[in-house]
Amino acid sequence: MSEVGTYTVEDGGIGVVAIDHPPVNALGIVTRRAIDAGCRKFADDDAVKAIVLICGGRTFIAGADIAEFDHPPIAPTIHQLFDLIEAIDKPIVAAIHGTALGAGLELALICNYRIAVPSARVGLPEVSLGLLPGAGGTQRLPRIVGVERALELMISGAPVPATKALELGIIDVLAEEGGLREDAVALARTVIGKPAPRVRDRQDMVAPARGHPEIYADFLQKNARAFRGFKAPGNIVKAVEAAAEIEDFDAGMAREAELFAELLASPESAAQRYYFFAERETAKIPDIPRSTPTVAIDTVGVIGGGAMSGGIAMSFLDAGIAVTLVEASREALDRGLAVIREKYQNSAQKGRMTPAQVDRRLALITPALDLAALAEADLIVEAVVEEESAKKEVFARLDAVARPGAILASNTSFLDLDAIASATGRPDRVVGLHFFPPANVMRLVEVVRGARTSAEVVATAMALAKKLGKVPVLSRVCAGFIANRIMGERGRQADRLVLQGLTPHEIDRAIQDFGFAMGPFQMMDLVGLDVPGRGDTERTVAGDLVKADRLGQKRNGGYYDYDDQGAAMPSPVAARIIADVARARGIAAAGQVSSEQIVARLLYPVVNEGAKVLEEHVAIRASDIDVAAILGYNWPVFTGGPMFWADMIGLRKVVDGLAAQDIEPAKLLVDTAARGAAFTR
Ligand code: T1G
Repeated sequence: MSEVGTYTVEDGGIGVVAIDHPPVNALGIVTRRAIDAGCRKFADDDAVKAIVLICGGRTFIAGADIAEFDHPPIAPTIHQLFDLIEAIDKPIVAAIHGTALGAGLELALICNYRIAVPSARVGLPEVSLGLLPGAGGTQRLPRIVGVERALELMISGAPVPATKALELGIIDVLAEEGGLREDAVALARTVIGKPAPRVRDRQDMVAPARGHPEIYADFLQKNARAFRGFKAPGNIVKAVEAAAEIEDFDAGMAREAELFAELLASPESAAQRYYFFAERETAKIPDIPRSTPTVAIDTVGVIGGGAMSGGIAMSFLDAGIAVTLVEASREALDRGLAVIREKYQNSAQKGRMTPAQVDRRLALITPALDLAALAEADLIVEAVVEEESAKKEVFARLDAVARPGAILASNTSFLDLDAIASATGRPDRVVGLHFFPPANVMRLVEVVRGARTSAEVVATAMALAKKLGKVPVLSRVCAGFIANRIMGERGRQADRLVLQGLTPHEIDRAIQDFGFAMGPFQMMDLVGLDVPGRGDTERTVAGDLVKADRLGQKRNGGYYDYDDQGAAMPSPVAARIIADVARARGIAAAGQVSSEQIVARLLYPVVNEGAKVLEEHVAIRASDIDVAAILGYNWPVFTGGPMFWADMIGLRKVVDGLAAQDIEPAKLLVDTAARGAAFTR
């Protein structure tokens, strides 16, 4: 017995090493010691003829303990353990349930046989941590599935269902659901005394790729855009190439180790490993314990029927939750339903969904024209026009219609939730659920906690967001909550800089080179310059472009002109408008500004606003702000988000950069910098 391991010998001399180390049997030192002890015990026991490695709880080993990578390795390291296991001259069976991921799958690949229940999934998701499978996965997986398939699996990091893994040869046999241990022991009995296969000895699946460097060049070229800014994909490709080019397995392992070490030391991996935990931290609310009771949400009402409410309705339908969709007119309702149906049918055409799944979702929608249809709903989400009076009117009517325990949620993106709640007699049941468009795709939901929102309602909203497959970030009430508020600074500074003579293209390119998919002006042209709520008090370039009927990509161009294929080009018209506004406002040219200075000019103010969001207690923690920026605005995850990125730069430098722009740094930023401290450590 060890802390987390039990070792029993079943009839026929089958030694079972069973690990139970919640929550996911991560291969941290405690688990490694338990496996090490069990395997040594059975290796030395002549009565034991074969070994089964199995886990309790919800999953087989779900990978290395990610938190350990920030500290020096402790023996037995993963490699020491794996070398021990591979040297045992008795057949070893890995019995898989749940998710065998990363080092978990690599451990299974060290074993001689792999058996899994049909509901299990296996994968090598290290790429999402800025790493590569560093315990032999880059050398063993290609030996099973071939180079091209191995590249796809390691670059996507996506888990593979056991039935598919069986097809690919990653696992050898499927067990009965609920009968994994019995079936694994039975399998072990059948292989006693037989030569135990080792993945490392196989060449048949990698030999065909040997001497074909074009495989890797083509793969990198095809994915260049997706890999931009990330280090791990390139090293994964090199490691897989080594699996094909270097016949000697141990030499291939040495190459993998080199490439892994490079990634482990990279700032990108530090950022992505930080983000892994940051995304899971958002659900933890200091004054609302995990044990807080939540309300069952079985039926939902969605009001609005516009672009947002269709996506919101789909988020619930995708989670199997019935939706009553209420619109003000039959025409609007029919249009909303048609958009939802069309999106699902497109998914089915692309093979992302079966027709049966589409039908199941559509069967969960109840269209209605009257709020009275929401009388029994457990939760009602309002997504009408972004005007306080309109929302208050809807909430007052809902208060009269909805059953007493129902939760009333607003999808408002920046209005005062407390003002909306004041239109009801149940402010404790009012919460914000701020989805990001397209709501059925974007994973961020800002859960807005009003002054009087009850703990039960907050806990319910946070749990519901996770049930929808979203990442909830809790926000207090303020204009723009977290993501829109802090990223609004990027837009404001971009507007300032373009009036100082830089072109939209220079600014966008610097921001894209930093890692954003697109820059602020490309984004404004895409979203449309006539966005409601952009009502600026003073004369702006966007305002003048709209007056010139230039609404962006959708009409006549905006900051850019667009050719027939939609390619953006510098716009002489926009340049003239920019110069006119700058002249009218007496704004002097800034002269030469480097890409690095552009990034500082646009993104230090985002960090500064994040510090204000923290000091105002709008956000609970700095890492929540990073999650909101990454999921809401595609802030490049390999920088960790604005707050982590600022820590890596050094807060003193950020304070100085803001001062150079005559921007008043937030008190918390100045104090934290003065203490030589950081936001996220
Ligand atoms: N290390 C440490 N903690 C982990 C962990 C891990 N690998 N996986 C999960 N946790 C914690 C998580 O922080 C949370 O903690 C709790 O477990 C539940 O997680 C050498 C280099 C397995 C699919 O990348 O994908 O092996 O918040 O909320 O939604 O080649 O966890 O409760 O305190 O996500 O049911 C590779 C990462 C590692 C898998 C379960 N493995 N984990 O999802 O629960 S690197 C991974 C997941 C590696 C080797 C390489 C998911 C899950 P808390 P959860 P879930």
